[in-house]
Amino acid sequence: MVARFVQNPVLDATKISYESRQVFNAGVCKFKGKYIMVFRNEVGITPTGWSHGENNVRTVLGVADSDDGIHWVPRQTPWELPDRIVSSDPEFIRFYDPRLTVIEDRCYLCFAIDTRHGLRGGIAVTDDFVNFEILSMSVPDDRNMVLFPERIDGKFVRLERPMPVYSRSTAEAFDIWLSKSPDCRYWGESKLVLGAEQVPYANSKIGPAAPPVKTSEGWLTTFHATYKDMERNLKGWETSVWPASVWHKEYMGGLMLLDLKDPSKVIGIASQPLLKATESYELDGFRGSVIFPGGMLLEDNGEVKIYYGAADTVECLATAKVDDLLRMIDLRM
Ligand code: BMA
Repeated sequence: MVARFVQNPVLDATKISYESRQVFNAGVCKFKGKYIMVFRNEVGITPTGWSHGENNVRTVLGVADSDDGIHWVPRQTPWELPDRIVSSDPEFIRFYDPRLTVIEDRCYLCFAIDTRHGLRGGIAVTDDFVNFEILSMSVPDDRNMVLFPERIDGKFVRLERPMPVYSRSTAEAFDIWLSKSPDCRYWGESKLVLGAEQVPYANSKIGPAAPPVKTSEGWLTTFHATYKDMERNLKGWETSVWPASVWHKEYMGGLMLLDLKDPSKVIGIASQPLLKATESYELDGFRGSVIFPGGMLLEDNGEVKIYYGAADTVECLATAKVDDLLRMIDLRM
């Protein structure tokens, strides 16, 4: 029911005219009649993941444009503003994992930002993909934020994934939450949406993926779900340079349906993963077997485009019919 684009990946480092090692975990939207992608671009010579700043290992955001949502033309330079903000404030380390939602003709950008004092989730608004205004940044550790494409009962609504370290039974048992805001700056009315233990194929954290799309049956939205098996060494470049960090975490794409009026209520989820690594570009890369959806667009003809980062290395596309996706929701809650 979910078809991978035959020419996957839709974007990778070889297509980028500035320094680029990995292109993945992109947000995608349709804005003023065109498709726009903001992607995560890792640069530097040593793929050691966490040694940000060493050997020029850095993360920058890139922007790409498309007329059809399939063929992408990356801009000639990275998005300068996030880089400038990071270079001007030593507290900030990097912006990454952008997600895009168009609300009332403005494009909202959710992003993760690593800081010297924890991981924060930010929301900014842009009209031109050159400038943006940061509206809010969470306290640590809370990220994977995505905004619903319209106000509900007059309020902005976001899904998010805080990371409670002391209060959950096992390590990395992180869940999906929802908060509301009158202005996208002040957030509250927070509620738990889905616990990691409710996802049959996850044994570790889950988190929001692409921003939700509206259907007649509810808000349809993806999430990522992690399965950790310390006995299993998944392929990854990291292992060759940093043996201690052998990669064990499989990331799958999941699917859930939320109530239209009260999106903190889960109507159901798909009991099987929406996307699980099977192709070489998903199994092999910086971190193998990682599928990380960041964009989902519902076209007028009922086709859904799902954009996902694969193996933390390339950006891919899969398509499905919205009715088929709704039929996949078989685990009612
Ligand atoms: C998560 C995030 C994602 C990444 C994933 C797999 O914790 O950092 O950006 O894709 O791990 O490495």
